[in-house]
Amino acid sequence: MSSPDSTFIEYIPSVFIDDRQSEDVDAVFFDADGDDDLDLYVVSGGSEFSINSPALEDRLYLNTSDSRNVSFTKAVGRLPSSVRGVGAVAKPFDYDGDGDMDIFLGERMLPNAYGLPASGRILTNLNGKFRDDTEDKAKVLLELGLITDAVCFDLENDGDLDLLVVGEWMAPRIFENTSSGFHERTYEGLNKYKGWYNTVELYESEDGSHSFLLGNLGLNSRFQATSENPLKLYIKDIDNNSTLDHIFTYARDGIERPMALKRNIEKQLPELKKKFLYFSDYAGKALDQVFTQEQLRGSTELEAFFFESCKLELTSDDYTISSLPIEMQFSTINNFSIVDLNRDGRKDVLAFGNKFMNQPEIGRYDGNQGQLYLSDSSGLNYVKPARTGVVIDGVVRNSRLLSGDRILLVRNNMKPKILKY
Ligand SMILES: [Ca+2]
Ligand SMILES: [Ca+2]
Ligand SMILES: [Ca+2]
Ligand SMILES: [Ca+2]
Repeated sequence: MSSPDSTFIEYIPSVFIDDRQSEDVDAVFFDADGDDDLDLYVVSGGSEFSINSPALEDRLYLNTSDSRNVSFTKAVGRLPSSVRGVGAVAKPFDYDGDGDMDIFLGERMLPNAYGLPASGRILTNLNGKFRDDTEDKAKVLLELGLITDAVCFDLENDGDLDLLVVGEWMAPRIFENTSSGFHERTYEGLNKYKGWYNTVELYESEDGSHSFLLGNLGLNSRFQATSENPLKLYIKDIDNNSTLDHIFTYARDGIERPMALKRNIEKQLPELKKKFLYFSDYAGKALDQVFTQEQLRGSTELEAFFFESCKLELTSDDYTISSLPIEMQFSTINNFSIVDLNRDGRKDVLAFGNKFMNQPEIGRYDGNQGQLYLSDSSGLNYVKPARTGVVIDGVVRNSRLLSGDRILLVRNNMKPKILKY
């Protein structure tokens, strides 16, 4: 909590402790019940919960503070049952223009079924209670993909808020808010930018043109791919043991090969032990030498081939994608903070990231220690840590601008950090 003199005091309401079994992946303050104070919406996520786990339920805490005490009370019966997905992001926005804040919710995945498409949802605010109107107002968001982030913005300056949604194994997708609900606005060739996007932020808007920063895997990974030679993920219960198998492949010269090491692919599919006795029997085998066509038939197939963190400029009928500085490609970018750091009237950028994965095939991305970019007429320019003093260890999951020229960083399994500028 930020106190009037702008120092911080720790405040942990007991209602938060009651919900500590949940893995919180996003949290946002906004006025949900229209009484002019800020309530808190917390998105629950995490890949290890089963489909009916209460830990996956999102939570709304109503602000019940008075002039002396800060307090929050967990709202009962104000959220629809559809908030039980594996969440990624919540964006409050008044999509229907009636003066109260509605919510866009993006799901990261289906419980226990990584790779199968999850949904975006529209929750309409009805006097402080939220109703899931996705079916009626935004069918196009159902089974959209593995959503990681979204931005609400007014695409064509017609006064209503539209959506840009990004995710893993997805190209950026744009949804226009119309009198008959949300409809996808397609852009020729934009589908050629399927990546592993973690984050999107609005950078600038003027005269119907909007620019966004998109944080992607970066170019410092072992994955080199093109639209002709994409990375792919096949998802199917290949050996009929009631768990989904995931076959991750890369391609060279049009020939697809499984990415997984022999011992790892055998964990999912023990049958393969018999087919390939020795490591050398399996190494370098093409996908169609490991699996028959029949085995892969009916798989859900995902692909990605564009891993650069980039800038997207968008108008209502055109777009351009341009590169961000090379330093931005050193690691995966999870979050941007956009703020005028040197107070020269131009928006500067802090980029945070890294990702430590369990699978050795995917690797560890730790090339980002918190990067600062100052903006001038040539674009964004990297400023070396020796000059900025910013050195952040670990994986930064989220960053937020605070009052008093400070930025709060939330890290995986490490203490939060506050930067002052
Ligand atoms: Ca309120
Ligand atoms: Ca509204
Ligand atoms: Ca609009
Ligand atoms: Ca600046």
